Amino acid sequence: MLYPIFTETRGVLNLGGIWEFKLDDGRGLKDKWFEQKLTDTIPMAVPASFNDIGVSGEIKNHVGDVWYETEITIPKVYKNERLVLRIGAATHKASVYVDGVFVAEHKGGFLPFEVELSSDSEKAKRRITIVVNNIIDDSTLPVGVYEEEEVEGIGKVVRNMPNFDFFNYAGLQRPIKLYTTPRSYIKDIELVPQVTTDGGLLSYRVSTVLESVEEDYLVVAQLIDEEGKNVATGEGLQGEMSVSDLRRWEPLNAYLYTFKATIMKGEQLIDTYEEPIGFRSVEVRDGKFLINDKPFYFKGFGKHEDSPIAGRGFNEAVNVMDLRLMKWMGANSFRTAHYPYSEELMRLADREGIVVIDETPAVGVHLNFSAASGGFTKEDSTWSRIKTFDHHKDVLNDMIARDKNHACVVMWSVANEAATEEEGAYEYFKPLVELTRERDPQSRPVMIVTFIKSTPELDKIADLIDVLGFNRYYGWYENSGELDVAKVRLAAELAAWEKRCPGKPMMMTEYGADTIAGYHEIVPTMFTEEYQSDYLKINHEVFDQVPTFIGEHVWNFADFATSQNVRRVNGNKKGVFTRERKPKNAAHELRKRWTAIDDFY
Ligand code: BDP
Repeated sequence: MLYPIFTETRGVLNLGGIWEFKLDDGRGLKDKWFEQKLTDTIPMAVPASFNDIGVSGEIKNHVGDVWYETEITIPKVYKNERLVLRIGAATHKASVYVDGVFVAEHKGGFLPFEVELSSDSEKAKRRITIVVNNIIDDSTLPVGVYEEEEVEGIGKVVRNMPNFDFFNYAGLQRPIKLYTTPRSYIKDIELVPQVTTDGGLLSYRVSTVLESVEEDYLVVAQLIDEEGKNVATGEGLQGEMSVSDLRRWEPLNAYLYTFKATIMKGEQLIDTYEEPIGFRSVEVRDGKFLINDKPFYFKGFGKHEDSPIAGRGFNEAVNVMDLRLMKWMGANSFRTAHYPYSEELMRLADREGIVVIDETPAVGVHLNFSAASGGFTKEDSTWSRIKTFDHHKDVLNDMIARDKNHACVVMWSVANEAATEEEGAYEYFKPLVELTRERDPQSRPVMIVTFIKSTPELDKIADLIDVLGFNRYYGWYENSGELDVAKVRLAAELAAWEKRCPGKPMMMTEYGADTIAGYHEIVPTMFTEEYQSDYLKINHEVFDQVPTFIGEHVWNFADFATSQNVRRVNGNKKGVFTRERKPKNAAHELRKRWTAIDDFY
């Protein structure tokens, strides 16, 4: 799926701005609100999460449908073009109507979808209505629990509890665009760059949709360097281009070529599209994670798309600052915990040379454990009860379709903290890991991130994956306040993993301690800045002893919003930065460590 850009043959209109907004009282679809202009609306920013900016508990905690509406005018210059409405993300389900007519629906809140609009109509003005539903249950990703209760004196109380530890922000959270292509157009581009001993080789595949017979058209491919020089040319829908004097894409030292595909009909330019591409190799070999044939050490974070006011809403200023802060610290990578991030951020990471582990929204896929409450039940039957499998396949397909060409993506994470210790996990994940490998043209490594109960004795999925990803909180949830004991326990667990999976690279995908900025104690005590720094230090002392250890991602980059529960004091405070991006002491300590560790070892 191609990201909408301007080219000589394509236009893009950003539909961001103020839309009409309204909560559904349960009658919206029944009463066909889409047929008329919405009434009794409030203004709503798009893109943004609606929750915080509505300034009412009713809006913040609404469960169910919300309605968005805007009117657009299609410029005359686009009259004969193919018009596509593209929604960057609608969390978690959406139905789209144009002038009251249903045109599309989509499930999954963190990936784009699009629909072609008819452009033959004389009507320049169109009314776009999008109904967005935020309910999460055992068939959605992420997973939640939906509950209704009759409470005396109140009536029906509806609860929609996340089975994960971040606020269930929703709405039209990413850019919405209207873009044009010619009637014959480039539909997709698949690129496989290879780094060879004396240069680079790019395999490409262009898919097109053509109005008349194929023979009339010629697809021309060009590879252009950063100075705008054409360095290789090809013809046809697929082929290979070799590049001499190759500039590689390196972590923190990105170099991006532009792959330009053009459809010609004789001398006539039909369509053209430009895709950035970085040349780098990725491979897991001999207990190491190799980028460009050199062992890479991941230094960085599990993140969230989260900031004050906009919630999970796309925020370009925050994205730029976050990657700058990461560079300031000597970090080189992050994981898109716990859902695919915006395409704009992925493009920025390509350009900044930040390495990304790309994760699906499969979080909370554990019916006997909730990261939100920390609670366990004794049952052991997630895999016979959960209904996420088909949707999990869809999000994997769509995530890879969207992100396959990104140089920054070096690994796929199929899920976070699923019930990988329960019977049935292997059977659930085997086809998903196979699908990931089959769909990724660049054959990147695959991981499934596990939690504390997925011990070396119980874990069912380690054999399926290339890299072991651990979320472990020794010294926080385990051995709280006892950093000396925590250190011994962590070392023992890692040693047991080395035994179970000899030679398999492992990394810490989450480790962290809740820390209230400004809390201090002479004796490091939980929730103080001193404790967070010491907690990280003992973890690092253990990591540094394990030969197959390939990286450390602290949980979390910044404090973030969660739902209300007894474990969270106005959100998760494991950030190394506050939610406003002010450093805690740990940021300075990590900076010292990371600037002293090379990206390659
Ligand atoms: C893990 C989850 C993450 C949580 C974190 C925590 O992967 O989403 O925020 O722990 O408890 O369970 O802080």
